Amino acid sequence: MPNRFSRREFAKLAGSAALVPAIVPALVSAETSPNLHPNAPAPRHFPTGFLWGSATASYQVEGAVKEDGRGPSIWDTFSHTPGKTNNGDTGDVADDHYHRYKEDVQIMKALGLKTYRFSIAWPRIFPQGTGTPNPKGLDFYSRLVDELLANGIQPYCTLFHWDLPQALEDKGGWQSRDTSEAFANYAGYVAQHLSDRVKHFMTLNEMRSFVDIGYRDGRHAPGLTLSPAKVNQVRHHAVLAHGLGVQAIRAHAKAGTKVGLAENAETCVPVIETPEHIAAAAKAYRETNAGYLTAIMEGRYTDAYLAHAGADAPKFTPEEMTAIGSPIDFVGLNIYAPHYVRADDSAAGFASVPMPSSFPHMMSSWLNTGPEALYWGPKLASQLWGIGELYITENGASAADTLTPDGQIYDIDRVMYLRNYLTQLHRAVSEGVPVRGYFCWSLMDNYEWADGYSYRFGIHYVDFKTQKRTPKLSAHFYREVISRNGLA
Ligand code: GBH
Repeated sequence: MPNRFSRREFAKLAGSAALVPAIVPALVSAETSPNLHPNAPAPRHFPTGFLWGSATASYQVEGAVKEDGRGPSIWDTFSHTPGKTNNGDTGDVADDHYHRYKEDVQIMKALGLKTYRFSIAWPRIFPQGTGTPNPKGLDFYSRLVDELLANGIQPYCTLFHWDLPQALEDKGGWQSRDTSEAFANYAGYVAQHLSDRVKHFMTLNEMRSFVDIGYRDGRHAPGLTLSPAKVNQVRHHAVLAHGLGVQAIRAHAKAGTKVGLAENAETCVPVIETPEHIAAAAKAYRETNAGYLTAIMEGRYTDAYLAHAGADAPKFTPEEMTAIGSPIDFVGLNIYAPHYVRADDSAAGFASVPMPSSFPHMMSSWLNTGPEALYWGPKLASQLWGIGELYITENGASAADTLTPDGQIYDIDRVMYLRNYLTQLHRAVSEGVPVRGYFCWSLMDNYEWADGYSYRFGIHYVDFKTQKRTPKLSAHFYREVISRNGLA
């Protein structure tokens, strides 16, 4: 056999059902430890006890939207409105996780996951957003938590991943301060009932996404395109919900419960690693996140944020800002695409560098592949605010996965993405940046919001006709990373 194949020969071999299955076991279980990073000079291990996890969100995986007393959410309404989502896809069935959660915990166990991040559907707990809780809704999450713990997997629970009860939207949704209060009520209730077993709660997932895309751009539920002044007020109500939620969780949870959030802070990356560009990236990190993470970490809006908003600035009280700045135990960062920044002579001291059209990206056109985002994101956040406990609450990629005739999915692009990003995360951790865990988005293909089911982010392939889950090559890769606790 020649040791190099022509393209035609390779294509022939790759299509051969007989040969390909032999390749997979060789990749994942060689007796001599294959180096999972081609250029690694030395073993790249993570600290003992590093929490390897994976993440999902309620509306993206559960289905069962009308079961056990769940009320409608804004995503039911939005996805059922013609023209709003790719192919008109909805989360009505999604991964049917509501019925298959035991099977899904088994795929987590097979991966060796230490932890799993899931979200609770608010309209399952309070179908009308407020008022009388629905015990059957809470019971589902209670059973899920039991199943995770029985399999040695720590639950990390997000309280809001965008599925706002429609009843609250009908009363103004996040435009109304009452929604922030309602969230705190709901958060306290869940913490009271689950904190005997769940030790980590995250208030909101990606305020930046649901505010900007849902209320400004109109491409996500509830599909509004509000004026800047109204968007700023919505944004204020989101950070206020977080702050009031933190207080409610502290008031109702068992002692020792940790509270944080999962935010997609703009990940500012120095365009090249020189002191002046690094300083510019730190300034940019603080200012580009001024309406969200910065407000939460500092308990105030920056002067530049308020000056820029001018007459459109949000209305707020000092008490609200104190609530928003309530101390938290950890920060979760969802990190995907980098935002390159350079030093600049302007008053701000930084400028954004536009993405060249040739910049590599994954299947989602916004998913520019900049692995060093996973170095600079946690590093700049921890330096700016002295955070003692950080998690990467999401990182992952969409890819054009194809099921080959041998039943495998060779998503080598996602493997490359994960390997490169994890290498940069390792760099941060090696320098002492206090990242305690990493959650791969996502455990399995699921409902990618307005992009529907054609954008696959899973490390398990889901056949949405049969609900069969198949580990992709990236799942085999991730299992190896977990079992070695590192990249080599
Ligand atoms: C996360 O968002 C979400 O938390 C998760 O639910 C989602 O499935 C996952 O990532 C993958 O997308 O429409 O061109 O304006 C990631 C951050 C920010 C990515 C908003 C999509 C919209 C791009 N998201 N962005 S565009």
